[in-house]
Amino acid sequence: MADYTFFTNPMSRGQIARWALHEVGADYETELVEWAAKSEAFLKANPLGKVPTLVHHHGDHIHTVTEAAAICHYLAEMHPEAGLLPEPHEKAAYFRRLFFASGPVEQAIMANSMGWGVDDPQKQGMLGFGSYERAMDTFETLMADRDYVCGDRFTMADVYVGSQVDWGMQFGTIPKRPVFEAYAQRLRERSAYQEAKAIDMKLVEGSSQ
Ligand SMILES: N[C@@H](CCC(=O)N[C@@H](CS)C(=O)NCC(=O)O)C(=O)O
Repeated sequence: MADYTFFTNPMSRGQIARWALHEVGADYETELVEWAAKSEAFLKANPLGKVPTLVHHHGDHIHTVTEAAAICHYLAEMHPEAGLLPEPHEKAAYFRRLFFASGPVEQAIMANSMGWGVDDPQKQGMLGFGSYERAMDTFETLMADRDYVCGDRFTMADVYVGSQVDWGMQFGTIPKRPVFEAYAQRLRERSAYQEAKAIDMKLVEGSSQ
């Protein structure tokens, strides 16, 4: 049995986790999830029925991790030899941007896509992302002075933060700005990114035939 069972669908946020699996060179097997026919094993692992869901067969223990950002960081922790964990002096930048991307950015993107939002500044004060515009401007500011989340070195946070940028610009949910475009381009050159994308693209093509 492989070390990890990876529940995914190729046209989903599962692409983020697959990239992370390839960055650390993990031994994993893929369980494809069909939206209309979710297996018992999948729903047992994640009752929310969402992908990515990762099951780690770890010696005598079985650990389940959900949430793409958590899966990325978990894999970096389980594979320290990959060198993708933040050094102590990088932790503030790493966690700030990882959580900013998986919290306010994710919520802002979704709210904007659904046409939700409030103009009243008092009500914006209650929203964790403020407004879509404020969240995007802040995101740009957080990435403007660096090549990667932690500065000049790629870490696991870039898999998640970079996926938000890459995927968001592709689907028009994140504005195309030079800072975001240059960052996404750097990430697309990584071999693990290319390997993982190739697998998902092949699966997407196969399912549409
Ligand atoms: N907060 C989760 C969201 C995961 C999510 O929404 N996944 C979607 C695909 S992108 C899904 O599984 N949808 C299937 C469904 O809800 O039935 C994460 O970041 O991993």
